Amino acid sequence: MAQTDPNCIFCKIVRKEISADEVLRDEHVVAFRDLNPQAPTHVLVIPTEHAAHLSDFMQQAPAQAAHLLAAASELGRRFGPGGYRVVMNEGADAGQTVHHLHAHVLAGRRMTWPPG
Ligand code: DGP
Repeated sequence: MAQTDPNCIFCKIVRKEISADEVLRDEHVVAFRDLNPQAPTHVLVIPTEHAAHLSDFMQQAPAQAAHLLAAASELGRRFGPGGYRVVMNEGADAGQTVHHLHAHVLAGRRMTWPPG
């Protein structure tokens, strides 16, 4: 059975215990609009299975990690025909605030580099 954390906010979105503005859902991922958007399109893509970090998930479920990236690129193409950015924050230095792996997909404006 897939791992889940009863206290994790993103697991609650997977289980539909709290609502989210979903743009994609399948067996392995859910994608929904970020509550605090940083671009005209800002979507989070999460695995349905709980893993805190990309590095854990690569060990635990590499096929699902690849599926998550495939979903992020599909959504990037859908929402950002002119280009898009995929960001994954891991750990305190990167500013990770929700400890359920997620890819941010940002599109709809010109991005700058380096990120803050
Ligand atoms: P990060 O800093 O990479 O851990 O980003 C976490 C993101 O999750 C942040 O941009 C805000 C978003 N977020 C947190 N809680 C919720 C929620 O309950 N619903 C939605 N849609 N987004 C959330």
